[in-house]
Order: sequence, then C-alpha cells, then structure tokens
Amino acid sequence: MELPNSYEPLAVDTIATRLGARPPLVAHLGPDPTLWRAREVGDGNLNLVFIVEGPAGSVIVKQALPYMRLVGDSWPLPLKRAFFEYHALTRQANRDPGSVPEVYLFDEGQALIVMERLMPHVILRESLIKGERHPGLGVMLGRFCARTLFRGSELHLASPRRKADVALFADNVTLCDITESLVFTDPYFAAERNRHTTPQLDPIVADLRRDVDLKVEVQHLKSAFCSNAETLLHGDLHTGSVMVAGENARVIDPEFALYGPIGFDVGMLLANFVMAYFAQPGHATAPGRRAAYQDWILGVVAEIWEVFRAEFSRLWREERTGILYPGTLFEDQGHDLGAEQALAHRLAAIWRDTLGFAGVEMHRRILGLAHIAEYETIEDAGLRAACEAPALRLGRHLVVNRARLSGMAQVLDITRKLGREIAR
Ligand code: SR1
Ligand code: MG
Repeated sequence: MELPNSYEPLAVDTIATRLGARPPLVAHLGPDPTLWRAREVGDGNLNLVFIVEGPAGSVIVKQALPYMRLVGDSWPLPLKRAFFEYHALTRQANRDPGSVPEVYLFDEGQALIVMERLMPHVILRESLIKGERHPGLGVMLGRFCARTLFRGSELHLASPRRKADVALFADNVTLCDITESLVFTDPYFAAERNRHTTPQLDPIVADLRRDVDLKVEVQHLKSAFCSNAETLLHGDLHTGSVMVAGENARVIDPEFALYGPIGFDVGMLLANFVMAYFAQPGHATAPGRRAAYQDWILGVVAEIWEVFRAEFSRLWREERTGILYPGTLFEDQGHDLGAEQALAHRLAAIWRDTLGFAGVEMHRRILGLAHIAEYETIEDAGLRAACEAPALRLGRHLVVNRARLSGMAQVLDITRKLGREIAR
C-alpha cells in the first residue's frame, strides 16, 4: 500500500514534538508542549487513539494505521478512512448539533483527527455490561438517527449536494468491503476468520449455515446495503460507537461512513442493545439480579424506535425540501393526506430494513470475526453460549420474517420469550 511520504504513526513520546506547533492543540493544551502528557487508549479494532493532557486541558488524537490493528499488518487498510471520518463528523455535527465530538484539527497526510475529549464519558457498551442506566439515551439516539439520516437524504438535501456527497463517500471502498464481507457473507459459511463458542453453538450454527431461506434474505439485505444510496450512514453504529456520561450521550467513530439504506444504522444500533439484553445473565452476580435492568434495556430499544419514528415524521412534515415526495405534488395540491400516506409507506420500509439489518448484526457478532465485549467477557463458555443462542435465533427470525413483523411490541415479546429460555 502506497503511503504519503510524510505519514508516520504517532507515539506517546513523539506527539508533543510532532504536534506542538499546531494552534488548535496549543489552544486546548497550553503553549508549552514539553508539559503535555500522552497515553494511548485505543481499544477498537482499527486505529491509534491518544489522550493528550496539558496544563490548559486535554484532547483526543485519533490516527489511522495503514493496517487493521485487530489483525496486524497482514490486513492493510487505507489511511483515507480518517478523511471519511472527518467528513462524516462535520456533517453529523451540522445535522444534529451537539451529538458528536467537536473536531479541532484534521491532518489528511498524517491521517489524524484531533477532537474534543469527552469527559467523564465512557463507552456505552462498557456501561451496559456494568448495568448502568442513562436517562434520555433512547431519545438522544432516536433523534440522532432521524436527524442525520433524514437530513443526509434527498428528502431534505439539494440533489447536487447529495450527489456530490455520494461520489465523495463512494471511495470508502475498503471499509464498505469489510462490512460487506464480515457482516453479510462470512457468518453464513465456514469462513477462515470466523469463530464462535464451540462446541456449544455448533448445532445452531450448522442449522443457520444450511438455511437457504436465511441466506437468500441476507443477500437481499446486502444488495440493499450495496446499492440503495439513500442517505449518509454512520456505517458502524453500535454501542461501542456511543459514549455516555449520566444523561449525556455522543456518537463517535464514523469512519465506515457511506451512502446506504436508512435502516442499516438503526438496525445495527438496536441489535447491539438486544445483545446487551441477552448477555445480562452472564454478568449478574445472582440469577435474576439483572431482570429489572434488562427491562430498562428493552425500554431503550422501544424508545429509540419511537423517537426515531416521531422525529423522522416531524422532519418529513417540516423539512421535506429535497426532490423526493415534493410538496408541489402533495401539500400544494391540497393532498396532505397523500404526503402522510407516503410517509407511512417509507416508515414501513425502514422498519422492515431495520429488522433485517438487526438480524445480520446479531449473527456476525457471534459467528464472525468481530465479537462484542458483552459476550467475550462471559468466561463460562456454557453460560456465554446460552446468552448467545437466543440472539442467533432472534436474528434469523428478524431476517426471514421482517415483512410480517408489524410493530415493536411484537418484536419485544419474542425477545423476552427467547430471553426467558436462558434461565431454564
Ligand atoms: C476487523 S474490523 C471489524 C469491525 O470493527 C469495526 O468496529 C466494525 O464494526 C467492523 O465490522
Ligand atoms: Mg469503531
């Protein structure tokens, strides 16, 4: 892979010398770089992440590596993902102000972004493992999805703007390929980089991999992911991409940003809450101890969808300024009900997509390469498998029956029923 001549990965002891003359860092850390202290805190699959502290404050420095951190230099990755992350962050900040960290500096040659250090925020996934509640979380995330996804589509954006943006993000080919392979393909055959809790899950995994109806439906979803450039997606919106502190939540890490179907972000997000729900017995100090917390998680799932639906509907009525479903054809003709009918149809389609994408996300986190801490931290393999199996079953049900599942209440009923089986 060709690297820009000047590119060099940062290290804790070189950050101050290398970034010490940059005005945004000086402004946030203080003028004397010899007093800055850095530590590397990246625990994600891809990048270097540093906290840099100085007398005046602290910042986050995130730098792309030319390979996948999780796997090593045998899996090269383009540095340009920092460019996509930067452009996605600026768009999200405009579309839902206050929802993402503020960017202080972007250096394309060094593939690095200097941004606001969220404090005292922690990664939501870790908080869900500990059993902590965050009032307002569902509202924030539901609004974030509705605002960023509606305002990035041609329901709202001027057509030339969106088309230019589609072209810009179309180059995020390698990260799209990761999703296309790791999410939509590998989990459904014995791909080399897969792993699962074995032997406990072997029978259900074998069932899923010989399930032709499932594979056909997953490929329909992959086809939508690859070809329906409906809006700018975050592209990797799971609970590891959300930071929380009390009632405040922010969304981070949009380096997988691409134009794709609205339901992808929503489905991936909901799937990760549902897996956190199923994983709770694996983290309870005594049987049943996390039951009330599980109810809270499902409440967040319901709230995200409800707030998404309500906010999307509000934006449809108040900000439908793009070329799609134009007011000239509806409200201006006195056909207000026609606009409502179209909205209901769009929401029904997004709901179906959401369920399908949620299903594949659950499968890939249990069967593929990239697993999640909720399950990985359950040491007892028997208990872990007992918490994973219902997510695999629910995932199949959502993918195959998504056109027949009419509402969230029905989905939550099935989820609870499957969850109860863990205790037996
Ligand atoms: C090996 S990269 C795997 C996953 O990490 C990222 O967070 C994305 O979810 C990707 O699919
Ligand atoms: Mg990430």
